[in-house]
Amino acid sequence: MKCDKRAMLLYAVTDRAWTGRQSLYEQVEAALKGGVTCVQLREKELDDESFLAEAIRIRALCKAYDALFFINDNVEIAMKCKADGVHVGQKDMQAAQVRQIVGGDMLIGVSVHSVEEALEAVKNGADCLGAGAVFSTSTKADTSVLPKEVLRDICAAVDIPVVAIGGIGKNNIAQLSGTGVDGVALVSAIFGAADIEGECRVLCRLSEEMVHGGKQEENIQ
Ligand code: 3NM
Repeated sequence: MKCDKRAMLLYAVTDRAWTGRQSLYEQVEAALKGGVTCVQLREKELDDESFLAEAIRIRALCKAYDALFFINDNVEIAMKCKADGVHVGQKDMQAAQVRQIVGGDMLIGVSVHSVEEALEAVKNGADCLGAGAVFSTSTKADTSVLPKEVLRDICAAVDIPVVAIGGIGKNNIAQLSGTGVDGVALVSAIFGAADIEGECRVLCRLSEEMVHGGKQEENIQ
């Protein structure tokens, strides 16, 4: 498999709205120190020049911490900064079209909300899926809550890694047990935390317990 399921365990999706006390770079470094296994740089407002400059710095940071690095939605920037992958939503460029541009090596992540969308994404060459929103969230306006049965059906229907997203935090990760997801993707629970590194340590342990049902407890620090 091209995309390692282990890398989906704790997936941080950035949001500049939470910066201030710390820069985005400092926040991402704290998240990586806390055990984040994958980072997606999601910039909806930044101009391309600033986006690329930030992408190049965070690309290097993720490499230093051995974490996967995805760019949200912008194929050109993903290629220019040599990201591991590019993530697209249903309203963005289709995975098949992305694949034609990026070639065979770059990972493609796709947001899905149904089994049909998941199967279509796989057919179009997706390497991993983000399924959500699994809980209600105010971080993204145009999303609705996905029933757990649908999440389970999506995971059962595909053999590429699936990460759950939307409204996830320490208090509800365990509710995703048994769905078959390979990890959790979070925005506000990570970047809105006062102690990002400490929060990620806890989230990492909870995600591990959720994914592996406590079977690997001896591996958890
Ligand atoms: N995508 P938070 S929900 C970026 O449903 C994103 O596809 C979603 O933010 C989807 O962890 C979402 O703060 C936002 O709830 C997740």
